[in-house]
Amino acid sequence: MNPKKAGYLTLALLAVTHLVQANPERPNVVFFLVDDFGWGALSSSGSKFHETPNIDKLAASGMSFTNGYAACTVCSPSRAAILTGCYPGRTHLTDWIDGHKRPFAKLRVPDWNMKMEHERILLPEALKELGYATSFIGKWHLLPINEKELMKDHFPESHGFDQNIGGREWGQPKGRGQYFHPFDMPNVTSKEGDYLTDRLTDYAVDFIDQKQNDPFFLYFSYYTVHWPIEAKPELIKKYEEKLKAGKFNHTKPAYAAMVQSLDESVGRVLDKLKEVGQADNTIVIFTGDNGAVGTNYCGGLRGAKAYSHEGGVREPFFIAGPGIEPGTSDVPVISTDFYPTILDLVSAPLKDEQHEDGVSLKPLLLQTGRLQDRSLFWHYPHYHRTTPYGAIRNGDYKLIEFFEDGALELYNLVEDPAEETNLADTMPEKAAILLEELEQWRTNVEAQLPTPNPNYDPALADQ
Ligand SMILES: [Ca+2]
Repeated sequence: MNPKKAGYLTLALLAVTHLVQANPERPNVVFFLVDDFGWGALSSSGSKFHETPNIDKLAASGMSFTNGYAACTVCSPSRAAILTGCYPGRTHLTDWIDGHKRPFAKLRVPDWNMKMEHERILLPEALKELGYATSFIGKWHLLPINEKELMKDHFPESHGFDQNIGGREWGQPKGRGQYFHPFDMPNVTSKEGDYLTDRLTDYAVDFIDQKQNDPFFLYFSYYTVHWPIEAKPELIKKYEEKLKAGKFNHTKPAYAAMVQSLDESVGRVLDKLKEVGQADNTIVIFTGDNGAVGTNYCGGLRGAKAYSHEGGVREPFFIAGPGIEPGTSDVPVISTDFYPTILDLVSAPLKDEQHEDGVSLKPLLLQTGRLQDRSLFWHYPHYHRTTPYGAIRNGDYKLIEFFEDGALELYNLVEDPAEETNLADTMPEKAAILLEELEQWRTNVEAQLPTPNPNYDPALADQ
């Protein structure tokens, strides 16, 4: 071979090598996050009335965690926990933005954080570093609305997303009627009659179309099924007719219609992955940010959104993708685990100093091992439908501590999933061990506690 030709060959080989190094084979990631979605709202999780064939199929195609949890009983902290891999107790982003005011309650809530700090590398930023195209679609609810000048630095584009479709300060569409055009959301165009879930789905499938040759991260954070309960008239009619024809455990046609639109959206995204040949090269995750409003959507659990019991935090929690065989796992897992799990599944090094509270679920997903024993923690020093509380789950047991009076509730969640029998008095040693671990954890993460309220007025406490 002449020297010149050999030189070209070397250069070509170098170029190919460089190309492979710069664009390693990375599976795509699609993350479906549903708002206020109860554990029992899917056909596959017990609803006789709702119809969710696409989500059920997705659940059956991967690993379904039957003890999957949201990190908080309300929106913003759970969302931040997914993106940071840190507990709300650690980031001090402990309530929905901008929370309830209870000036005369027994306890004064701590001065909590209403934004994710830029010092933290978030999940989308970590994926961007790996060459992923990143898209945020839907509800954000992570803007510090009480610090107006800071708001512009905390939209999705400032936290690692290439695009923001629809994310703003709102925790829900603006008001009644706003699941329909006009939406008044960033980068969302619409026309008369457009339905929000469908319109956001248009952007999701467009993103997949555009980025099908790149590794991509689609974070589809639905506004649905948060209030206002509004659905397409033809679907409401369908469920009104269905309701006439039989007896069901759920009985709200408009809610069922919202759930069907959600399911159709998931189906359209999954169909698009198939169409562009990426279905077998995509990790798909489905979960919710907190329990449903109303215990009847929480699958027989106690409580619901904004309460301290299981209905507030137990969520659908499915992960499907390359190498993940269909199955179920009863290992307790939580929102903070998504970040390290995703990095691990795309063969990237973990960032332990970032996702400080999550662990990779890859050994469970690939059925190659188990997790180290650990406890899960919740910290909600705020008033909502509950009074301020902290909680710990270890193995079969969960302890809840209410901060107003130090009351303890201990449950065996395997024998008593509906939390009907408080064991705190009959198993005081177990309660004491868990309480000590909970207190130690709060010290370790520097969680903020409420303090006695000098303006406490029992007559006005609920205002
Ligand atoms: Ca929510």
